[in-house]
Amino acid sequence: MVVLSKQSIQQLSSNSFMRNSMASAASSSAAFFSEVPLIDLSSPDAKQLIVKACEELGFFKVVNHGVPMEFISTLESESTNFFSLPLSEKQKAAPPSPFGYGNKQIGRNGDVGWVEYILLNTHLESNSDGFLSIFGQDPQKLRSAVNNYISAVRNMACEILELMAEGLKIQQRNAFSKLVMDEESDSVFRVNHYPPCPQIQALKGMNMIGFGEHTDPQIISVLRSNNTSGLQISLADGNWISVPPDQNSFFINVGDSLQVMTNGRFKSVKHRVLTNSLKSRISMIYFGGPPLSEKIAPLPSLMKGEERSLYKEFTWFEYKRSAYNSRLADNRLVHFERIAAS
Ligand code: GA4
Repeated sequence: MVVLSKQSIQQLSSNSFMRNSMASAASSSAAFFSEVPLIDLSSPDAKQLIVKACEELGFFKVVNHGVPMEFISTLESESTNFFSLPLSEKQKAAPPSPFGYGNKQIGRNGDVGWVEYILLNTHLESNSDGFLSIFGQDPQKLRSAVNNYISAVRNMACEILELMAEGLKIQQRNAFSKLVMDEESDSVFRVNHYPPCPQIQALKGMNMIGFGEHTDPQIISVLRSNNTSGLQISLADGNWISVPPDQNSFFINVGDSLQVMTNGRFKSVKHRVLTNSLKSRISMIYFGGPPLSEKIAPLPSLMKGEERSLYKEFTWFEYKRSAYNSRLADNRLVHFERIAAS
């Protein structure tokens, strides 16, 4: 369990925040989902099971992932150290424009959450030194912890994307993975800290929104959290399901771009995080995105017979620009859908 100082919890407590997010307080009565599809990456039937999970839910859990536990725990403890710093220290890396430290404000269009976070470009050298140097007395330590973690998680994402391609019987095994492995790939890394939200005990049965509902714009997201609950995913029928935490596994989300590349066959999963009243939650998420100039369109080999693309043509740059101008809960793909028979 991550324990943070009372001070760091207070840094998030403000009356204006409480007013804003009371409106979005959500019922915490969602049942725990015992059936998150579980994929053993070393199993021969992994590819079929991954395809099924992506079609039905857009979400699954991965074990035997090959990411060294040491990389995970080092980065978690470095992150915990960072979030325990006084707010004035952390603010030296703020605002996240687009990369840096953020507190409560998410994106630039008025969304708020009971969360503080670090957003990084996965090309670490392009994050400003000013930003990195605030991580303790030894910035190299954090730099190498982040580098080790990202490169191991990127390799796992690549393996999963190749299993998806195989499972879909796409000849080019690297059809998806080459986009996140490209030197120009526009991938992002995020560490979120959700402090316990004790005020909520008064609300009996309601939980504050840590990170509001949204889909991820990229191709694939790889999430790992400590053992604190909070993550929920939305089912096709609109019901929210709580995902039991598992610090030894990774959770994979299909992103909007992968939904488009599969012409809607894979579902970009809507998800959110509710706060916990007792424990801190730390999550680390790698968002694998394509190069900015990449055209995002259904792969021709996936189109059967007369099947047409459900989407207008766009590049990742165009989609990202539109996404970053949207509110968190907006349906971002709707602007890129082709109207039937047009
Ligand atoms: C959701 C996925 C990633 O966390 C993120 C988020 C980004 C941000 O926090 O700045 C966005 C959000 C995310 C989608 C819509 C826009 C942009 C906040 C927001 C309101 C880093 C990303 O790439 O898109």
